[in-house]
Amino acid sequence: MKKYFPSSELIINEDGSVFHLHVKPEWLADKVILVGDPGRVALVASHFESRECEVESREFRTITGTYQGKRITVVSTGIGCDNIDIVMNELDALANIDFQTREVKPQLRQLQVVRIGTCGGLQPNTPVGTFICSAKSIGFDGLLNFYAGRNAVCDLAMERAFLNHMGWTGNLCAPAPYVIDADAELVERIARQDMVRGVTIAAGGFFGPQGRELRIPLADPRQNEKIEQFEYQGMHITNFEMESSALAGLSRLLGHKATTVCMVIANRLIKEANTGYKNTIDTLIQTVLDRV
Ligand code: R1P
Ligand code: URA
Repeated sequence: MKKYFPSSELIINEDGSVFHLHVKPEWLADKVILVGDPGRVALVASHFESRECEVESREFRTITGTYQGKRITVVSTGIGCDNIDIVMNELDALANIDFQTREVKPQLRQLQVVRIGTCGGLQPNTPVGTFICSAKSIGFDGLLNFYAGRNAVCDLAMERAFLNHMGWTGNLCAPAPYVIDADAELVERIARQDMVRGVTIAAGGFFGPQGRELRIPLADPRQNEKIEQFEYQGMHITNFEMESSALAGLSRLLGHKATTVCMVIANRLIKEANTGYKNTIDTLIQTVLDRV
């Protein structure tokens, strides 16, 4: 029996666009770039030779255009995994649900999604300015736990090893982390020889969940020290950001290809930061546009 999505579950605006993004199905390209900062959308689109649509709603700004003949949609997500839940479900609905009949289309349309963001580096080989392509993400955000099939797509052995290493039980730093792979082919194509292949923690906050202590003490004062020391099958945790796990997890469950590439703007080990990164991130944008 075909599954029908009533208007409360898939909200479609009067103009035929999807609820939050305000994007219509015909405006979505197969190649999608996600950025956190709405201001970064214009930076990505400044490389396009043509534009076919431009729309803005809340923190979600979308432009579709072409770069060297490739049709690409760039969307801003704002900050955090809650926004990735909205953006990925709405992008998938635009691609794979018929907005007239409200039923799933017979053939899966696979999207290729690359998030370009900023992050905090955690290792000596991730100084400010490094580009890190997330091969794996550890989600501190709990999002994937609400979806069936989570155990089938996650690396359960690495999850257990990480929790044992941290010594976290009960509600100490809950929800329990999930470990999820990015699309391996996409990671190779984007990272090539000049980016670090990373294990990224996607945190549910910028301060406490990333071990930053201002006026409130941390639940686990040794959190970051333990994270930096964690080793699993030769891999180390390279960086903190806030969206890669939700993106990789939802993409796996929906059948899309995804990864996250970030520029390090703060190195937590040596306590240095660069706030003047807005110009240099353009190099990363150009590199990703060439490789998608
Ligand atoms: C925090 O400052 C924000 O920066 C990083 C984090 O993931 C979080 O969204 O990414 P963006 O630069 O893409 O926003
Ligand atoms: N984004 C983050 O989430 N953390 C950092 O330290 C820097 C950018």
